[in-house]
Amino acid sequence: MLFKLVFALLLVFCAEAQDTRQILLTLSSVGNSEKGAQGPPGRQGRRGPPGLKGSTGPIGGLGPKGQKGECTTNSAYVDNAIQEMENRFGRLKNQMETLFQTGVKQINGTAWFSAGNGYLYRTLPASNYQAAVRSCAAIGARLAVFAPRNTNITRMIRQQLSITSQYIWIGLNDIERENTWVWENGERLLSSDADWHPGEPSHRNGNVLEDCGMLFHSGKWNDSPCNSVYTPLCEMSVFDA
Ligand SMILES: [Ca+2]
Ligand SMILES: [Ca+2]
Repeated sequence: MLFKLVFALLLVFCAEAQDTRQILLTLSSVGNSEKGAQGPPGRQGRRGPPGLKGSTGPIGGLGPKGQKGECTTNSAYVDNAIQEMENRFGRLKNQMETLFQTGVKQINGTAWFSAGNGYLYRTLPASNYQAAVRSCAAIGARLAVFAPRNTNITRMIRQQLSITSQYIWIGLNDIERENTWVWENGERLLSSDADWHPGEPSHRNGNVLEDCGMLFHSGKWNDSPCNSVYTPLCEMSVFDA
């Protein structure tokens, strides 16, 4: 207010002052210039840091009841499964009966002798040792490794299968290491199982090595050159028949 008064006096005494109306208009404009009109809003500030995690809310209510599911049981599938079980049971029953029975059995049209030791036996056309190994494998069998350990069994096999061959290949050899005899199932020959003919194994015939095992007619064993041609005795577990 004091400022307005001083300013008015200065104007009044000014030599080139306007009239009183002009002075009042000037005073009025000076008084109104103290506070301007409100400016536009400033720019938006940067986003602040995230707030703290809120507390767990209350457990919601039960949802609506779902639709009834479909039963996936397929009667044809069950029938097949039952049939398969019956077939397996039938085979197992046959195998269990054969396990301790002795006698000739027809399997897929071929005569095999069940020796009552859990194995079936048959012979194949004469060949060298390696071919005998392959031909037994080709019919799901193996060159015999259990029958040779029991002369009663080999005697029965000869009789029942009417084997006339003098010499028979068995699954025993020392091809890999001289005088280390190994069965065709990978087992090493135990000295307690050995049943060599007197004087055997002789290891060689002149310059020819004798690395493959065979049976004499007596059932005793001999080592013979592997390229000899004898009758293979094949052996198959009753559970593989
Ligand atoms: Ca040998
Ligand atoms: Ca010999």
